[in-house]
Amino acid sequence: MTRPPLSVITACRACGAPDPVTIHAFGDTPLADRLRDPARPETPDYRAPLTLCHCTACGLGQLRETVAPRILFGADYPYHSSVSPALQAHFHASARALMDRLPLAPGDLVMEAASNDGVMLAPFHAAGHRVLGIDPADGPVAHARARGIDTRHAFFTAALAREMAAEGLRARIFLANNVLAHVADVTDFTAGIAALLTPDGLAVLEVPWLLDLIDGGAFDTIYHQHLLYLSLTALVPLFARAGLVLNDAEPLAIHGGSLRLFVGRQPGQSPRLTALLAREAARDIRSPDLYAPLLDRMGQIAQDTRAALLRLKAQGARLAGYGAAAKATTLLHLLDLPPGTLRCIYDKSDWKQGLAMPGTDIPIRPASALHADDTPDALLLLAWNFAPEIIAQNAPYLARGGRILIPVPRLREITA
Ligand code: DWN
Repeated sequence: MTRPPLSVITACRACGAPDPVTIHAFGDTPLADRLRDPARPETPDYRAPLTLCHCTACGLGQLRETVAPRILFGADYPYHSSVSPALQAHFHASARALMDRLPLAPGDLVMEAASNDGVMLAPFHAAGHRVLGIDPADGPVAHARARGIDTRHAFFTAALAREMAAEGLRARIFLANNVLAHVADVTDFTAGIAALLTPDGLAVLEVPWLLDLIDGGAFDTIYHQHLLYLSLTALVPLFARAGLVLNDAEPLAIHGGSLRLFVGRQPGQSPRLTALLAREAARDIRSPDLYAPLLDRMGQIAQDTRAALLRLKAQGARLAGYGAAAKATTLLHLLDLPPGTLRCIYDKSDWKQGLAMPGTDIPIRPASALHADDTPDALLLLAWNFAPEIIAQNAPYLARGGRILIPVPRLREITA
């Protein structure tokens, strides 16, 4: 086992309070999204401690270990947002809603941190607005540029933001979807937003919500990329320390439950945000006991799913997975299946096919092969957050007698 470069926190990543309380130690687990290339067996198959902890001062969930970002989001980072039509539709609808909410004047700039393949900036670009993406991952940046989205190839930091502001770049709209939870220095990140946002600018960030993670049993979304597990209670002072105001939060179903945060420089808190903060207070969001139902559910899901798969295997069934998702790494680690239990994992993403999962080396095959291979009798749906879309796509598989096991929020089986 090779350990990657990593550091360990001794204080809360947001408020600085000492010694966040350990909630659950997963042990040494593989690094999600560091897919294995059979042609390069010498590439280290890292494992790093994965320890969830919680700050009882500000109510922020977080990992104790920080794996070096260049290891997690480097040249081979395989995640492209546009692979999922549902996710693409989600971001396009969000862009249109923003253009309706905040009419952009000619010359207004729309910026996005962690812009990936440009999926969210594309509608602004198509409407003739100035856009600028920022992303560290080679593949998605190349993909964004190929579609005409101007993109800086870099991690978003306050230093970069100050450089860009000095160039005269200021954001009327600043976007950051599914990135805040990935950031080692979140104070630096919010300072970067403050450096670039125009005086009347609007920052809009989509983030997973800690209460949805707990109530939805989404323990598999705990992995090394996700350093923070966000509560609004922790976010309000976090933005305030950067001179910004969290004005509103919109609950979203995407990715198992998220929030769309609206941040600006003007005071004010929407009734919807006040109500969500009250829900967190009612759950005692600063208490480590908050996670008890999640830990129970995690044990139950792992036990039920492992038993179901091994039972099917014992009956001679051919088994495979569907969706080579980052979250699959944590679930597969917990299932600890005997090698060969899942013959492969089917996935639509061109950037993942032909590679293999970290830690288990389960090969990733094109989703189209599902209908050609000697069809597996059952599929474990690892990308459960896209269940409706994936089930609809695989109706022919179900019609031929196939079975789909969905592990989260609790194990259930789909047949025709
Ligand atoms: O935070 C993150 C979330 C937002 O996205 C990142 N750290 C990484 C990534 O996490 P993930 O890989 O768990 O996200 P997804 O989007 O749930 O992964 C879905 C996987 O399933 C992708 O590999 C694409 C694949 N897929 C498929 O094969 N057929 C997805 C759909 C919708 C499909 O129809």
